[in-house]
Amino acid sequence: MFVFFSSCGCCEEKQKDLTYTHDFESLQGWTNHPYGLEKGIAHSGDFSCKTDTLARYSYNFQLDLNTISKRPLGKVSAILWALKSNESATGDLIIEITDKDGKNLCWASYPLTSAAAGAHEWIEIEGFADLSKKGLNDPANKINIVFVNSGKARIDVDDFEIKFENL
Ligand SMILES: [Ca+2]
Repeated sequence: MFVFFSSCGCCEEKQKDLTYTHDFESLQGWTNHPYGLEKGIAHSGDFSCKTDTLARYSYNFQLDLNTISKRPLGKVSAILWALKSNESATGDLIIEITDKDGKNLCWASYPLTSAAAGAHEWIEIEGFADLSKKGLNDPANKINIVFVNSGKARIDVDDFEIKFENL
């Protein structure tokens, strides 16, 4: 979702808020892959995204960096909320950058830790990537952000918030 706001100078170019959020509340009826859309278990509203051994990947965020901003990007941070179905559940928030040909340039994983959180408790996971180094912020590059369930137990995820910052 884009939010526009005016900058303080009357002649300056308007700046775009580089934040993308998803709460899974408006997907019903709009996706050909409804398996992961779960009603009745949610961090917000009524819906979340279910991951398990049949569908390990959540709905993902994927865009060309050029689409996100015409100015060079410096950083991306991502937050999501996850609910483990039991203590043994494992999974990771993944931030991946690829070039225009699909070659992997950056792959960072942020695990769903068990620290201070048992089953049936929503846990916040946060990850980030420095896009200012090694040409990661080339406008032709693509970013992919997704939650991957790596275990045998179900994990529901909700309320993705992805923020980009310009250099
Ligand atoms: Ca929700």
